[in-house]
Order: sequence, then structure tokens, then C-alpha cells
Amino acid sequence: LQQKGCVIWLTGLSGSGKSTIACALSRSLHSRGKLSYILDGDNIRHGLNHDLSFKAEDRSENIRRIGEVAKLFADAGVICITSLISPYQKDRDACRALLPKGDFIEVFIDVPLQVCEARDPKGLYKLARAGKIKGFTGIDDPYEPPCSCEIVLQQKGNGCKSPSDMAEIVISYLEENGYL
Ligand code: GGZ
Repeated sequence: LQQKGCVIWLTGLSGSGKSTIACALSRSLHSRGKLSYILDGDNIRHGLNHDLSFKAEDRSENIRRIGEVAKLFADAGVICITSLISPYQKDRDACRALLPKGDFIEVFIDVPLQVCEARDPKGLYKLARAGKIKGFTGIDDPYEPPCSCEIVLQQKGNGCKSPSDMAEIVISYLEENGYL
């Protein structure tokens, strides 16, 4: 196997576009003949992590388990893309510490709360504002933006960026750093 594994850790609010960017990235890697695998928080909460809630210690455990699984994929030479809010810096740092230097690539999907809330693809912000979901990230639960991450993706900047434009920024990083 020629491929060097790594973990691409997407972090950001609900509705920031993590899952969409993860899919675009995976497709782009596939078209280059590279094996990748997406670990999506929302999906894994139906299986491996079905016992976990959204209280702080359960979110930490969710992140810890996904970090451990991501490490296994990276060990196997796969480019593992994780897509979970992962709101706490210390939990993300703990996952980073599991991997050899350079192999944990933290990507902040920097979309403002008001934009995520306006999108509200699943109507969850509306429910949170109405008090029907308690402890919703960005509303009545914290999100700690990364203090030093490898990549920041923003929609605005030099023109409006689509999910595939954002995926290509990550692809360039992988090329520049010897992962592709
Ligand atoms: C945040 C919640 C909550 C609460 C349900 N807070 O946008 P989505 O719907 O599809 O993705 C969100 C998902 C968050 O799960 P994660 O495993 O990524 O979170 S964490 O990393 O914090 O453990 C959202 C939905 O679950 N959801 N309740 N209270 N998001």
C-alpha cells in the first residue's frame, strides 16, 4: 500500500457544512485513487455511540471514541475524515495526541452561528430556541473555536466558496504535506 494515513478532523457548529464537506472531500480523494473513510458523529451516535447523550462528559466520550477509531483507520493507511461538532478544545487536543506529529489535521469550519441558524436544515435550532432541545451547541451549550488549527474554512473571503471548493483547500494541504 502506497498510501500514508492521517486524520482530517472537521470541527464546527451544527449546520456549518461538516458532513457535506466530508462527502466532497471523500469523492475528490476517491477520484485520485485514494482510500478514505468518513466517521460522522450524527451517524455513529446511532450505533457505536448510541449510549451517549449531549451532556459535556458524553460529548467528550463521543469524541474520545471517534478519535480512537480514527487512529485505527490512519494506522491502516486510510485517510480518515471525522465530522463531529467536537466543541471542546481539550477533547480535540487529546485526539491529536493519539497520532504521530502531523497526522492530525484539524479543520475549523468557520461559519457564524447566525448563518447556521438561518440554514437550520433539520429544524433543530428552532427547537433549541423554543426550549424543546436543551443544551444545544451555540444556543445554550458552548463551542470553543480552535486556537491553533491546520486549516480554517470560511464561506466568504475571496468570493463565495462551495463545499467542493473547501474540499479542494484540504486536498491542497494534503498535497503540500506529503499525504497525497
Ligand atoms: C448539538 C445536537 C444536539 C445538541 C442533537 N447539540 O446538525 P446535526 O444535528 O446533524 O449534527 C448535530 C449532531 C451532533 O452530534 P456530534 O456527535 O457531532 O456532537 S458532539 O461532537 O458535540 O458530541 C445535530 C444533532 O447531533 N444534535 N442534539 N444538544 N447537536
